[in-house]
Amino acid sequence: MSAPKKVFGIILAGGEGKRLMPLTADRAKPAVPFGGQYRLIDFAISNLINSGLRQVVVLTQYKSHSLDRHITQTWRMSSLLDSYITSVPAQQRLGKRWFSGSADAILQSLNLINDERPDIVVVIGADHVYRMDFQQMVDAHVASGAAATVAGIRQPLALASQFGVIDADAETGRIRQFLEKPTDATGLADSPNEVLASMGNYVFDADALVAAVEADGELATSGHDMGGDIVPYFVSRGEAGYYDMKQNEVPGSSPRDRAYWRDVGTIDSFFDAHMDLISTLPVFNLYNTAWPIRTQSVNAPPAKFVRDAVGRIGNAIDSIVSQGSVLSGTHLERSVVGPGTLASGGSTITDSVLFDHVHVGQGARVHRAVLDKNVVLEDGATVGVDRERDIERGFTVTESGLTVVGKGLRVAR
Ligand code: ADQ
Repeated sequence: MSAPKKVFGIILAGGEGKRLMPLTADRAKPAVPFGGQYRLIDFAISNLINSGLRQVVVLTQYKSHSLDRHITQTWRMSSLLDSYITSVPAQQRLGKRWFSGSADAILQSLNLINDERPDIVVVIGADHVYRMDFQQMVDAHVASGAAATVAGIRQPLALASQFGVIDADAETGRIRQFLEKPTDATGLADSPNEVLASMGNYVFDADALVAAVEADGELATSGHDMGGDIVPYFVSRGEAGYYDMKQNEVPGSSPRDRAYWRDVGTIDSFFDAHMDLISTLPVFNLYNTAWPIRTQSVNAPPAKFVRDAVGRIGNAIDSIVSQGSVLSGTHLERSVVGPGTLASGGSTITDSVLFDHVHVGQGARVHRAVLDKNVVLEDGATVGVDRERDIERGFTVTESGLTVVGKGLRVAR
């Protein structure tokens, strides 16, 4: 048997997340709160750590402060054991310029790979909700002899233009063709309404990755993008394999959530992924302790549900409520509430996502809304009830009718 491979992890976390505005007005997309107490990046990091990786860097650049703070406070590991998760901001090592794309982010960070001298580099995105055992993908990559392996999952044909689409050769295990965000994709032979989409997760032989990003850096015509340029480079050389996510068996997961993978790139998909958490039989099970999704522990008292001064009942149904929250005479239904939220008597909150430290005044009403951190609803205020009024007040309203109130805004009656 050959010696175990040394595996190094890179998380790409420098994207702007424009389609999640205003939630990304003040923070990088991977730092956007999710599921009450998590940040989006906790899924990527938990997956790598649960897969046994112990040396992981997170490449950041856009509004990275809260992301950086979260990683430092939550995910510090042991220098004694040579294990670390470090966020590395753009450092302008190759001239006075920011990362011009995800492949350029790696090119500008090659010192990190050179310092560790790994055999294998796992490169993944930072903004998806899913469970995946990357060790299984690394094993498949090594067994296949490919220089690069792209993780693929079946997605509806209608969404093909959001993804890299893999034309897979089942006989050789290689990718015949890879199209980044095609507008004219065709469906799979055995399932015409689906494509095999790239998950934006890759395994590379370290030397091959270094050679590829260096060659790409010389090309003036390149977009310096992993999906747009680096994967096609390996495909053109016949060196790109694919790994079908349906092979991945994560401990403790049910068949129901095994295939779960959500790109939460838009407000609507972000909201839908929250609703997946709170269904009675969760489509994505946060309570799978065999493959824990970890985050910063909140140093706050337990959530509390009480009657208010005039006896109105505070309760929650089909909801997640985080620590430090007090629902006093409030009715909460089909909602996810972050830490430290205070809601007062006679208020109702339905089909909504609240980040941390939101204050909901007496008799206020929230419906189909996302409220960012520190939003205050004055007594009697409403959000998500009158779409026109929400637009007039400058809130973002999505096509499906969700209202988003940005960080720290005060909503009057
Ligand atoms: P996108 O998500 O659209 O498609 P991109 O915007 O490059 O691609 O983001 C990929 C990851 O890289 C994200 O985690 C992002 O934060 C990060 N990133 C983007 N620009 C960066 C930069 N300059 N520096 C550092 N990090 C950066 C990708 C693939 C598709 C695949 C989808 C799956 O290109 O082929 O189908 O992911 O969602």
